[in-house]
Amino acid sequence: MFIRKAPDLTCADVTPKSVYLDRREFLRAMGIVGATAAAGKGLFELAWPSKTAFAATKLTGLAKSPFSTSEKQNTYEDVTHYNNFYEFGTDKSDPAKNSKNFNTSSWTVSVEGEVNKPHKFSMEEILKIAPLEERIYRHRCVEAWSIVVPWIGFSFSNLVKLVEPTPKAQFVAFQSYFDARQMPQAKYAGIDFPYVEGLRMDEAMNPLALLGVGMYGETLPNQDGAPVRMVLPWKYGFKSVKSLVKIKFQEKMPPTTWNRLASNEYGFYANVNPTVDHPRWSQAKERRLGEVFKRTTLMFNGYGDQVAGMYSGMDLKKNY
Ligand SMILES: Nc1nc2c(c(=O)[nH]1)N[C@H]1C(S)=C(S)[C@@H](COP(=O)(O)O)O[C@H]1N2
Ligand SMILES: [Mo]
Repeated sequence: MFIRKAPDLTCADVTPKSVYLDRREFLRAMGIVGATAAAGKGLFELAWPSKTAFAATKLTGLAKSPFSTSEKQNTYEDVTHYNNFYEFGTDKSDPAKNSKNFNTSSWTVSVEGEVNKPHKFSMEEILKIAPLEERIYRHRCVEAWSIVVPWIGFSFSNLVKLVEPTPKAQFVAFQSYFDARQMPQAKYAGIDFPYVEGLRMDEAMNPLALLGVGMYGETLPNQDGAPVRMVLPWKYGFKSVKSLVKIKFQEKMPPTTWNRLASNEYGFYANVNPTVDHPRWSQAKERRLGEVFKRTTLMFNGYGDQVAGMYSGMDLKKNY
C-alpha cells in the first residue's frame, strides 16, 4: 500500500507486489488493462486500508520524475505558512490557522460531463490510478512571489484516460470544495465560492499537469489543498485549484474565479509571462520565499520546452 499511518504498518502491506496487484486490479475494473474481469471484485469493493482522514500520512514508494527541478526546495515551514486559500482567509498566515479542523475524510472527486465513463472517485481509488511520483516544481504566484515544492502525485492525463472523454470535450472545468460552515472566513474574501478554474483539453493532457496528493513525503496539509489538488507549474498559482471535488469535461470554455472578478487583470490562460505585466504591477521579476534579491521570471516559469508548443500562433498578450 502507498498509504498507511505509521503505527499500523506491517511488512506485508508494503511489498511492491501488493501495490502492483492492487493497482492493476483497479485499472482492470475501470476497463483499462487486460480483458479478464477482476477476480470477483467490483470497482467499489476494492480494499484500501483507511477510510479516515488523510492528514500527515507518509507516502512511500515514490518514483522520481524527470520533470523535477534541481533548484533548492523551500522549507516545509514556508510552504505551509505562506498560503493563498481564500476559503480560509485572505492573509498568508490564515489558511494554516483556520484549516486545522477541515474534514477531508470520505472525500470524493466527481468526474463528469463529456466522458464515456463518468465516475465518482474516492481518494482510495485516486491513489491507485498511477504510481505516485515526487515532482519538484517551481511555483509562481501572480503576486510575484515563488516557491519550490516537492509535490507528490501523477500526471492528470492518467485520470483523464480512465474516464474516456468524448470528442466534444474541448475544455476541463475544475471545482474546489466549499462549505460555509467549515470555511466561515470565506465570506470576507471578496470572491465567489466554490472556487472554479479551467484548462483547455491539450493543457490538461500535458504531462506536466499534476494531480497532487502530497508534498514533502506526506499527504497534503489542509492549507495546501488537501486531500487532492491541481499543480500547473507553467501557469500562475491561481490556476491550481485546491481541495478538488468536481472535474467536468465540456465543449465550452468554463468560467474561472479570478477572471470573473476582474477580467482585465486575470485571463483564462494565465501562463507565467514576464513580458505581460499585471495592470497594477510588473511580472518581470519575482521574490523566491526565503531569498532577499529578486529573480528574473522565466517565460512559462521555465517550462517552455514542455508547454510552449501548445500556444504557438497564439497572441499571448491578448490571451493572458
Ligand atoms: N480553492 C482555492 N484554490 C486555490 C486558491 C484559493 O484561494 N482557493 N489560491 C490559488 C493561489 S492564488 C495560489 S498561489 C495557490 C497557492 O498554493 P499553496 O498555498 O499550496 O502554495 O493556490 C491556488 N489555489
Ligand atoms: Mo497565487
